[in-house]
Amino acid sequence: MRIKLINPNSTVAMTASMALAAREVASSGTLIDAVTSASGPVSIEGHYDEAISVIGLIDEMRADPDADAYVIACFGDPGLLAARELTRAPVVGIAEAAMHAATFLSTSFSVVTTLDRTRIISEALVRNYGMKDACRRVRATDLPVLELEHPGDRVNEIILAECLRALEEDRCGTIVLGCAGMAGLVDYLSARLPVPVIDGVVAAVKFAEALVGARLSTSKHGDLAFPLPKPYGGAMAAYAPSAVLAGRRGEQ
Ligand code: 2AL
Repeated sequence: MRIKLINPNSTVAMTASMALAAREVASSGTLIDAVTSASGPVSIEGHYDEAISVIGLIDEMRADPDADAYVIACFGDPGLLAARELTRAPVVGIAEAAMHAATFLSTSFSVVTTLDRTRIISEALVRNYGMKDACRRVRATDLPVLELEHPGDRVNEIILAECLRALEEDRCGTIVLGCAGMAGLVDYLSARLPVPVIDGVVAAVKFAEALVGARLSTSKHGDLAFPLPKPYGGAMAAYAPSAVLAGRRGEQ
């Protein structure tokens, strides 16, 4: 099977580290097709960044309508439900995948993320995904996303210290890493923490494989049905639904 791993920010180096993490866990018959959004913000750290990033995400899906599954590799899961409307293939967000994996492994988790403003976005996802009981706390480290591109003692130690505080103060059973840019930190953290450390890229790839393997696809009944065909105005005319994802799985 072929999984399209889409980094909705436009930083190529971040895609490379995610692709490495994804390929390490992918089954031998799975091709990880990792792409970087050609447009949009270099990092996604707020509501505006998220909203604008969705266009680049949709461009990547439109360019490749025949993937067996799509992974949205940003912890805000930007455009997740819109992306699901566009295709029958499973679309998995890394935040929802990581949180669900955490609930299979423990009764409680804490999220360790980047800037404080992204903490608020993650808290909204916790509520949306029905994870309020399981999520003890979302913790910000105040590290900008792009600082994760220069891993070193300082970055590693800041994230480790926050994970240790989570274990001590939140009494959580697992740690969820709250940024796709943290994919390369799992080994470092796992070697130093007595609990499972969950990277959403890895979790999403394995869930995507499971859904495809089980021959399950996105429901086209109800709100995830293909978008209603209609003209779009101005600069968005090219995004009118009739033309979107008319591929093998996206037939309308
Ligand atoms: C993210 C992420 O995963 N990628 C990005 O650009 N921003 N999310 C986050 N909470 O920092």
